[in-house]
Amino acid sequence: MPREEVMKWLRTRFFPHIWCPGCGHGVIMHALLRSLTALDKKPEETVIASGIGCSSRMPGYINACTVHTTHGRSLGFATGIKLAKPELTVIDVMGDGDCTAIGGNHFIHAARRNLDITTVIFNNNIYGMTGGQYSPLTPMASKATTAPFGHIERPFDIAALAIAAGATYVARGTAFHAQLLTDLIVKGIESKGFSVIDAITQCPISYGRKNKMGSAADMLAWQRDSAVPAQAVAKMKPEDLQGKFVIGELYRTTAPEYTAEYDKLIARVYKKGGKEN
Ligand SMILES: Cc1ncc(C[n+]2csc(CCOP(=O)(O)OP(=O)(O)O)c2C)c(N)n1
Repeated sequence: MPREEVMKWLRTRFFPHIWCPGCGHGVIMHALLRSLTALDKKPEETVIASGIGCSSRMPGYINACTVHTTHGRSLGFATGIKLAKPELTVIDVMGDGDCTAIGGNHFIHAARRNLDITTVIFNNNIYGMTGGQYSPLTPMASKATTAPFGHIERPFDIAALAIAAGATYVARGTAFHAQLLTDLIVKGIESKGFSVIDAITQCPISYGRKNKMGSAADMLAWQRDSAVPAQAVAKMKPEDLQGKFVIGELYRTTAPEYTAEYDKLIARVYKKGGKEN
C-alpha cells in the first residue's frame, strides 16, 4: 500500500485502473506521487496533463487539477495552462507514441521554448493501448503488430532529441529503479524550464510477449541488467554500451524560461503604453 500522504493524491473511486497485470505504468505513477509529496506540492496547485494511451489514463487516478486531452496534443494544453497561470506546477505525462509520433512536433517546440513544464515519458517501446504497433522509440529488430518480421526503422534517441530541441533538464529512469525515478522527477520539477524524464517501463502484454521477454518480473530484471548509471559511462567504451541504456541525470543547463520572458515582455509593453519602440 502507498503511504498515507501518497494515498491522499489518489482518486481511488476510479479504481480498478485499466492497466494490465505486470504493467509498469503504476510504478511510475507512484514515483510521480512520491515526488509530489517530497516537494510538498498541493493538489490544487498541481496540474497533470496527458494525451491518449494507457499511460495517459493516469491523470484520471490522481487527485489534482487534471486534464486528459487528445492524442499527442497534451503539451499544447499544458502550454496554455502554464501561460495562463505560471505559478502552477505543470506536469505532462505521455506515452512514447503519444510524445514522439503524433506529438513529436509539440514536444520539440515546447522544449525549444523552454516552458517550465515537467514531462514524464512512459516509454514502454510500443503503442500499448491500441495493441502493440511500433512507435518511434521501438528498438530496431523488435517485433510489433505492425512489424511482424522485425522492425527496420531506427528509433529516436529521445534524450539527444530533447537536448537538441532545447530542454534544460533531461534524465532517464526505469520502473525497476523506482527510487531513482522519484529523485529524477523531483529534480525535473525543481528545475525551472522544460524537463524531460524518459521513464522506461514494461509492457508485458503488447511488447514483452511478442519479443519473448518473459514475465513482467523478467522484464524488470532486463531493465536492471541493461541500465548503466550515468556516472559509469565516462569509463566505458562505446561497444560496452551496445544494447544498454544510460540512467540518471543526463543533462542540465539554464536558459530563459518562456513564461518569465512573456511576463517581462508584457511589463515592457505596458511601460511603453503599448508603443513598439
Ligand atoms: C488522433 C488519434 N490517432 C490515433 C488514436 C489511437 N490511439 C489511441 S492510444 C494510441 C497509442 C498509445 O501509445 P503510447 O502513446 O505509446 O501509450 P501507451 O498506451 O503505450 O501507454 C493510439 C495510436 C487516437 N486516439 N487519436
